[in-house]
Amino acid sequence: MGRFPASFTWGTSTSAYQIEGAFDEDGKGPSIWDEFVRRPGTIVDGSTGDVACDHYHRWAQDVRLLAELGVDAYRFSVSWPRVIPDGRGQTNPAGVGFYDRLVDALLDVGVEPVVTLYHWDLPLALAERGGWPSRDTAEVFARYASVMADALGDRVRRWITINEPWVVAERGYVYGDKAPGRRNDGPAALATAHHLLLGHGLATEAIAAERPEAQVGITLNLSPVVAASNHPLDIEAARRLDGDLNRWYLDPLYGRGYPDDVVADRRADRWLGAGGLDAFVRPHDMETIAAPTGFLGVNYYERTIARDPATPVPPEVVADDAARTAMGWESYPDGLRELLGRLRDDYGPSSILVTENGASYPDGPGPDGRIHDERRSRFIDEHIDAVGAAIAEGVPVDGYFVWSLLDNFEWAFGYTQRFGIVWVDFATLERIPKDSYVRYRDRIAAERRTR
Ligand code: IFM
Repeated sequence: MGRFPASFTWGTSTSAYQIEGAFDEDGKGPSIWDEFVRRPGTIVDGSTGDVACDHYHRWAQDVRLLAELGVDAYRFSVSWPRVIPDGRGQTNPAGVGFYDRLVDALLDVGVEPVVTLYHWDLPLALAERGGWPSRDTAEVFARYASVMADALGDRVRRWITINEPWVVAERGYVYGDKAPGRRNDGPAALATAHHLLLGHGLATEAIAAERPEAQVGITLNLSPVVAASNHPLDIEAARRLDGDLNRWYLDPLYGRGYPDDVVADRRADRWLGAGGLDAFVRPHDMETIAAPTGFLGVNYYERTIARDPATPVPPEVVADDAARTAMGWESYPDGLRELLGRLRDDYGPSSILVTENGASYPDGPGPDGRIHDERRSRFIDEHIDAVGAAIAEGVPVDGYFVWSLLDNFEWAFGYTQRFGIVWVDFATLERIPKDSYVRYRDRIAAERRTR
């Protein structure tokens, strides 16, 4: 207690495709997710985000839930094809109007809107012109950022350009379990990653041009990587994984360019051809990407244990018996403290927001009608403790956002994974705050009292 400064932001997060529904209402254009979910076999329960939590119609109720939770801020994303249906042409006033009303309603109850511009729902028309592997997408993204800064920037102070570029690039173009669902296309993944970072830099400039007072950041999914043992093969596996997941994004954002060792890895595995980075990096790109930002957004869920399959020794770091969430992810709060300390030591961001942290557990209403999700409450408490410990160690963490306010559409897992602190009955769309909602509310209040 007492470790969180008075200015600390307590929040909760969602994203457009995961909660809004209304996939084709009021002039919204299709996104790559509207198309992807319709391909047989892509979503485990065969579901779509067509309705999701119906937040597009029930937003006023959701704002009340936020007000009663007592958070300082709510992080949501704007659906690009809702506001610019083909991504690059005419703005759709009804789409902008939705976010305009949401922002006003949040401010009316004293909740700061923190806006993410890209949480994976690329306008389908842009995908048809090449999508993120094409440089043009970064340029039109900056235009979209400028439209939103013009529309909401008189009331929105903090903006997140891109959510989790690693996921967009590698899950979208290598693993193929997320839209656009391409597999084993390393070169497209690398071009995508670069254009996302470039889009972030260009959007940062575009927002600053509209609203010089705005604070702009990017959100990365980061994970501390530990070698499973001291065996050189495991240590090498850890270097590679850390390079792929963490340094490939952090190094260029903090002015160091792409890390040489990972460039060498990428040449070896043929994600980069003979021309190397020149395939997509143009003069001044790296300066654009490294433009100073207001904060770094960090999404943390678990640590990564790196083990080379050929290692002959038993692992010293074992996660198999660890507490695991329904996603199979290890609950490891100290990893968040370690990660935050490493960011301070290696990159020195002026401000960090933990923009997502949370857990999927299936607990539903019991005989008393309430949801006793003790494991989630504990998960959140322990991770808040880890943030407090990092602050005590001098890391400039300025906010913590629980993922997620609502149970929602968990991408390829459909509605089978529940991350919400509010239960959503997907048949009736009724919302019921879980015990973790009450615990988070009480924790925020308690932390405020000790300031
Ligand atoms: O639901 C996702 C979110 O969209 C991005 N970060 C991770 C969450 C849980 O998988």
